[in-house]
Amino acid sequence: MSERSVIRIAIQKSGRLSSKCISLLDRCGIDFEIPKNLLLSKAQNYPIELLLIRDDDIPAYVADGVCDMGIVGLNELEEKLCEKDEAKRGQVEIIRNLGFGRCRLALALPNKVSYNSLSDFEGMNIASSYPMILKNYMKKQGVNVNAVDITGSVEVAPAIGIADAVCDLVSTGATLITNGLREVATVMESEAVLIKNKKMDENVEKQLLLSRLLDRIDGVLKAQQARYVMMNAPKDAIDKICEVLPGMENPTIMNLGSNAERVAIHAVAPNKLFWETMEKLKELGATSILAVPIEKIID
Ligand code: PRT
Ligand code: ZN
Repeated sequence: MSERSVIRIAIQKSGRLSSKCISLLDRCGIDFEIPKNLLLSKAQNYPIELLLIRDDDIPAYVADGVCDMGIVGLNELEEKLCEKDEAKRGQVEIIRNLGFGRCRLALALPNKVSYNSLSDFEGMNIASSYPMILKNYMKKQGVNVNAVDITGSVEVAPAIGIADAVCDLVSTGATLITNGLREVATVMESEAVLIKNKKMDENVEKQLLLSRLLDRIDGVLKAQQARYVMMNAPKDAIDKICEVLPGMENPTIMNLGSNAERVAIHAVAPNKLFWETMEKLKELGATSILAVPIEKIID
């Protein structure tokens, strides 16, 4: 493979997504050393280099082809590419939702202000770090607002009199509550996404590297949800047990020594296993129910 066939991936240098990105690559078996003051780090065992930058810059770096790929919040991608011309925006494709960094961009009002519908925002000044998304959303809803572009501490804007309302990222909702605000509408749901510059497809070597990397990422994402489930159960309950664990493919059924009535069932349950499901299995006569995390899955 030639020297140039290296995939360059942009990730957040330090912030909410950084450690999750590194952990994802680590679980994909890709080893990095991240020296403190360096922006670029080469993987030791895969032709990947990481560019560590602010999340605000990731969409443009990928759109411009400075990086082949990136991991960024969907909120940041939408906001930054709103400002870009159509051709640049068209260069970027979301290839995976990664399931971390989940949050929502929400509209919130001071507690004392009443709320009935979105039209209550008509004519308001709304503080946000996502003015483009806000404006586009409100325009589609037919409501005229003035987006006040603020970076950082958006939630204090109404209290200090620079806005009537806020449009900010929310995960637990604690920040809004602490600042006397209440969430009234969701503008968008967001999570970290893996993006690529479509030009990558023109380079066969990069395409192959990406396809191998995606297999690994898919393996990690699937394994994250899945559990290896083991239990002993009455033979005549096998069908009902399979119904309780939807998506469980081809369970392994083994005889249990001298007990002709009962069997051991082992299977991969692809979805999260809730306590309620474990309780239902118990009601069906299952005993010694074990649910074990899985590290990787390759189909
Ligand atoms: O320095 P750099 O520019 O790279 O980082 P940043 O400060 O712009 O971003 P950072 O690290 O705060 O967030 C990176 C990404 O994480 C965001 O773009 C989102 O996609 C995602 N994310 C997930 C969040 C949150 N949850 C979140 N809760 N980003 C920010 N918040 C903030 C929010 O702005 C508010 O101040 O957390 C506060 C609300 O949290 P709760 O739990 O009180 O509701
Ligand atoms: Zn940022």
